[in-house]
Amino acid sequence: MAEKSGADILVEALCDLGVEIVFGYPGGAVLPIYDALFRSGRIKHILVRHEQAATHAAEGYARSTGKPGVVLVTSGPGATNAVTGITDALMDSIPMVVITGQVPTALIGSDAFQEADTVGITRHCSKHNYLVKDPARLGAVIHEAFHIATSGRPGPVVVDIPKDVQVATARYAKPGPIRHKTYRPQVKADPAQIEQLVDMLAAAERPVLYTGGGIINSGPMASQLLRELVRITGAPVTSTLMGLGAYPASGPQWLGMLGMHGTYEANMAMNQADLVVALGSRFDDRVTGRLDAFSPNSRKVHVDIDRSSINKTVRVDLGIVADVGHALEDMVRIWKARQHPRPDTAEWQRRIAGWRARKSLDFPEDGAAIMPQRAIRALWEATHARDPIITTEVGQHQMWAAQHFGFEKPNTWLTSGGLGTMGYGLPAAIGAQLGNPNALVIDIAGEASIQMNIQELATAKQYRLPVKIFILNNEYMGMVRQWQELTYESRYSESYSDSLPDFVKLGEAYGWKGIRIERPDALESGIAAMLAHDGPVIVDCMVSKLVNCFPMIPSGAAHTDMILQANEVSGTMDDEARALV
Ligand SMILES: Cc1cc2nc3c(=O)[nH]c(=O)nc-3n(C[C@H](O)[C@H](O)[C@H](O)COP(=O)(O)OP(=O)(O)OC[C@H]3O[C@@H](n4cnc5c(N)ncnc54)[C@H](O)[C@@H]3O)c2cc1C
Ligand SMILES: Cc1ncc(C[n+]2csc(CCOP(=O)(O)OP(=O)(O)O)c2C)c(N)n1
Repeated sequence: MAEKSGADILVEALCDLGVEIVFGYPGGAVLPIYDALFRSGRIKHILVRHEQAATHAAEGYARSTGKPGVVLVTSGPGATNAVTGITDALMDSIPMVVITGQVPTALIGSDAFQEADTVGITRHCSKHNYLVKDPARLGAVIHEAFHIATSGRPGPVVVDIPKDVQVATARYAKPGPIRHKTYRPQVKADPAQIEQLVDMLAAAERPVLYTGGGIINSGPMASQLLRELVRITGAPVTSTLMGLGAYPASGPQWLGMLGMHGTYEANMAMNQADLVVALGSRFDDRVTGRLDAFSPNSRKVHVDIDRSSINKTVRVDLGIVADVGHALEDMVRIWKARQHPRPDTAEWQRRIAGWRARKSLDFPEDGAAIMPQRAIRALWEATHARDPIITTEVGQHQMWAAQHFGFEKPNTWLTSGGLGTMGYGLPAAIGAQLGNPNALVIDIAGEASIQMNIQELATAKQYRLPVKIFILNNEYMGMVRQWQELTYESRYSESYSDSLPDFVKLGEAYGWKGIRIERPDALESGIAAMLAHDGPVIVDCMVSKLVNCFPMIPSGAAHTDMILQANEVSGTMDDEARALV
C-alpha cells in the first residue's frame, strides 16, 4: 500500500465517511489540505466569509439532514472564530466535526505566527478534541471523531492537525467499526425500567409528555413513535424550543411550547401534572423557572442518552439511560402487548381545555403598524403547505416564530437554544439549503441579529442558494428592550439602533432581491413577492416597535407567575390550580 500525505489521508477518510460538503475558510496552516481537496475534487467545499458562519452552516446542515456537519478552518484566528459555533453545537447537541490547522509540531508553544492553543481553548466547549501528531494515526482519529460526534449525545469534535502532519506521509486503510476503549453510549434501556414507565403512564390521571431536542437527534422514527405513543395513551404533549416539530402543532394533544415564553396551557399542565415524562429534554432553566416550584405534585421520569443529564437540575423518580427512539419503541410495544386501553383522562383534558381557552398567544392589533406576531402568522399561512425549513436569529422574533409558526415535522426548525447566538440564522439557513436543495428555507431574523453574520449574503449568492431572510424590523434589540422595560423601569440603555442600514439596498449590493414591507395591507403581497422570486431575497418587514413577547415567566419565577399580557402581570393561576399547589 502506497504512502500518502496526511492531507490526502484526511480527504480520503472524509470520503470514506460519506462526507459530501465541507464548510470552510483557508489559511496558511491548512493549505496542504486545501490543495488535497482541489486535487481530489470529490468533496464540495463551501467558502463562507467568516469562520463562525462555517460552524453555524454546518449546524444547519446537520440539524436539517441528520448527517454530521464538517468544518475546515486555519490555525489561530480561524480556530478562535469557530469557537462560538463549536460552543453552540455543544449546547444544542449538534453532531459536528471541526478540522483546524495548527502550526508545525516543532513550533507548538513558541508563539509562532497564527498559533493558538486550539485544544486548550476548545477543551470545555467540545464533546472531545484531538491534536494529531502522527500522520499514521490521522485516518483512525478522523473515523473516531465522526463516531464520537454522531453517537450517544451528539456534539462537536475538534481535530487539530499541525501543518507538518498534513505534509508527512503514512499508510491509510479504512478502519472497521469503531470500538472505543471507554466511550460506549448506552442506547437500549433496561427493559424493567420501561415496564415501570408504562405502569406509571397507565396509572396516571394527569400525565404530560415533556419532549425535547433529543427526539429530533434520535431521527425521524422517534417522532413517528412519539405520535403513536400519544395516539394510544392520549397523553398531552408539550415541547421545549429545541423539540418543536417532533409532535405536530396541529395534533390533538398538542399543548404548545412550555417554559419562559411557553403557552399558559403547557405551563399550567406541567404545574398540575401527576406524572411528567421527560423524553430527550434536559430541564433547562428557561423551562423549569423557579426550581422549587417546578411541577410540585408530579412523579417524574427522565429518558436521556446522557447519563449526566439525569438528576442534573431536577431530581426524578425514574431515570432511564437510552436513546429516546429505542425507549419509545419499547414503550409502544409493551403498551400494545399488554392491550392497555386508552386511559380515561377526560377530567384532565377538561382542565387543559379551560387553560387553552385563555388563548395565551392572542395579541392586540395595532391598526397602523404590522404586529410581529401577525407577520409570522402570515408567513405561516403563505408557506406551510411547502413544509419550509425555518431558521432564526435570537431575540423576540425567535420566540414569536416558536409560538406562531406551527411546526408539523422534525428537522424543519433550526434555532440556537442553549447558547442563544445572534448571527446563527443566516449561515444555518445556508447549510440547510445545501442539505435540502429543493426546500423553501427562511431565516426569521431581527434587524440587530442579522448584522452579526451579514457577510454571508455573499456565500448564498456565490452558490446560487435561494435562501429567504425575513427581518422583523423593530429598530430595537427587542428582547433586551423588553427586559429593560420589565425589570429596569424602561431605562433603554443601548438597546436602540440609531443607525441601521437600508436592508433593501444592502441586499441588492450583494446580488439579492430586496423587498420592504411597511404597512399591514402590504404584508401578504410582500410575502408573495418574496416567494415568487426563485433567488435569494431579503425582506425588511417594519413592525410595531415596542411590542413585548408574551406569555412570559420572569426569570426565576414559578410557572404559575406567568405574565399573559402587559396588563395581566401576575396571579394568572386559576382557583383550581391555587387549591392544589
Ligand atoms: C431568547 C431565548 C428564550 C428561550 N425561551 C425558551 C422557552 O420559553 N422554552 C424553552 O423550552 N426553551 C427556551 N429557550 C431555549 C433554552 O435555552 C434551551 O435551549 C432549551 O429549553 C433546551 O431544550 P431541550 O431540553 O430539549 O434540550 P436540548 O438542548 O435539545 O438537549 C437534548 C437533551 O436530550 C438528550 N439527548 C440527545 N440526543 C438524545 C437521544 N438520541 N436520545 C435521548 N436523549 C437524547 C441530551 O442528552 C439532552 O439532555 C430559549 C432560548 C433563547 C435564546
Ligand atoms: C452574540 C450575542 N450577543 C448578545 C446577545 C444578547 N441578546 C439577546 S436578544 C438580543 C437582541 C436581539 O435583537 P434583534 O436581533 O433585533 O431581535 P428582536 O429581539 O428585536 O426580535 C441581544 C442583544 C446574544 N443573544 N447573542
